[in-house]
Amino acid sequence: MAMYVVGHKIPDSDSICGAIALAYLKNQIGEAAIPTRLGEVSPETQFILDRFGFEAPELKLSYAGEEVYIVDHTEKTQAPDDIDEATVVGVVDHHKLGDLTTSTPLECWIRPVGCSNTIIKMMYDFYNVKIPANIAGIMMCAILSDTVIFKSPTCTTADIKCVEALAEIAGVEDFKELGMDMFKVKSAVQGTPARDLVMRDFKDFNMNGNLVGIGQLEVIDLSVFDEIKSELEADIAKLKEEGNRHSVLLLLTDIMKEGSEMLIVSNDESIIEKAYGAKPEAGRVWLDGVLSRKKQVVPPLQDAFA
Ligand SMILES: [Mn+2]
Repeated sequence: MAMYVVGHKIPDSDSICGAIALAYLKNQIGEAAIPTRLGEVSPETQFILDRFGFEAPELKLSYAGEEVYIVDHTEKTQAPDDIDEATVVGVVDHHKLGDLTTSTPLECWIRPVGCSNTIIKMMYDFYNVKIPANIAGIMMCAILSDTVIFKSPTCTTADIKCVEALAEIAGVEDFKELGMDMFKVKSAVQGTPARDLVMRDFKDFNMNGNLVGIGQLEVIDLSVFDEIKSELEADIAKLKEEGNRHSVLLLLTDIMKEGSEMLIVSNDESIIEKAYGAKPEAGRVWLDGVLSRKKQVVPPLQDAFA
């Protein structure tokens, strides 16, 4: 029986490229594996797949009775809906430990690095499996995406070394330029419906019993949002009501200025000031130096809810 290798809901490049790279590795070491995905691929991920000649993994939402290897999270809210009826055989992740549990022993590759694909590279090295050039390319792009071309505080020396090694294998000379091309694709938000933008990189978190949704859009210049910001605000207000959430936050991240404007709808806006020490005005606040949801946005908010 083949295992399925799958990332989180609303998959990002790390989830998609990681599923492809890890499934390839598993097949090389005699463990049959099929990469899958839990949602549509983003324009950024499509750009990466096209650049290196891959099709998106198969869309598969139900895993009851199957073996599953989880990539890029350990959270129930981000896992397949029927994950309790599947057997989780392994996880590879670089986030805080979530609430997924298993009934059988599992393989666990969790490291505090900038990207799951950095850990998958460590797995290739561990098993002494050669990485094909096109797989090296998508792994490299996932790391450049997750680390915001090394600017994110989540980026480690291991991530930088990994990108350099993968660029060599992939035959990419200027990986920073390719990274910027990727972020240019990400910055093309005009003409996209507000809901699609809000959901493009959206995660729900359980914070001390409160459901909090946090979306993030990373762009090269925040002026791309000037004409659509009020639409985005109206949409996150709707999303909060639809999901019976305590709060919905949308981070508009400027990767050049290295900070984020947070748009806020909340049952209790004071929690934002408590978490970040900055007072929102009219549901908006600028958070200087904040690029990383997992490292700079989620932990202070968890603490504020505790
Ligand atoms: Mn990731």
